[in-house]
Amino acid sequence: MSTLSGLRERIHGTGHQLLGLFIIVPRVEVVEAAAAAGFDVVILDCEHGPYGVDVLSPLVAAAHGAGIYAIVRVPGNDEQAVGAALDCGADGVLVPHVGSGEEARRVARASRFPPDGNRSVHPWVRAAQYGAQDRYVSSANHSVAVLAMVEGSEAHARLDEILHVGDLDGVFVGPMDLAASLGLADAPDDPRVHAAANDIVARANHSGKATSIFAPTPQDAHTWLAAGVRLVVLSVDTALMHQAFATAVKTTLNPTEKHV
Ligand code: 3PY
Ligand code: MG
Repeated sequence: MSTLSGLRERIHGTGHQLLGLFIIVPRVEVVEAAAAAGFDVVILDCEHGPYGVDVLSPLVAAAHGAGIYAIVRVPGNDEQAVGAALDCGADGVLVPHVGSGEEARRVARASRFPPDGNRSVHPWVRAAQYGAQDRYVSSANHSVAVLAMVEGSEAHARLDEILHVGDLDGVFVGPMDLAASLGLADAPDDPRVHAAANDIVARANHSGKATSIFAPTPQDAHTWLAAGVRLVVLSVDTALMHQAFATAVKTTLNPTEKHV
């Protein structure tokens, strides 16, 4: 069980910004290595990672044991998936491809128990310390962070509707899908993608919602932190592993060349 302060408060606060990592490889060792490296949050990726709710609990426990937050990216905008991820003790949920105010309302309602939403109550799950936690329902409603991914041109066009959903804590920009929706799937660095991402971040910051974004490189991550984004998710475990593997091989075979 987590001894961290609630992610909801943390993400809205003015304290230090959070640096996250997407987890595709569902192993305790990967989560602990991310924490040991200094990441503040892992995003357990049930949209693109090859795993489901049945392996989440040990990964969440590993994150909390190492003193960092765990957010679950659920496979889609599905009430049952949101509730099940939170029942495992996740600090927050990230819901992909939220395209309208109505869809964002559905995300927020699925993440909060009544009267704030329609999350189904089961007071004996891991998140409730199997029945040991006092005031579990109100404390979960108070602490769970709910983030909707804005990652398409339709969602961008309807951003104001999404930003008006009261119980939604923040929006998360997905530049890869944003690029794809602009017909630029193979060119995510195109200035039109950056312009769209900048516009979403600026308007979300202005609205008082917490902002978060995926940054494929440390340089991008640095830029978004400087722009005041509250949660910057720098890369993916598999990408960083591949880069480290490739550098190790190249350095071994060509020790005199300079490698990044
Ligand atoms: C995107 O950039 O579309 C993402 O979902 C990041 O993983
Ligand atoms: Mg995406």
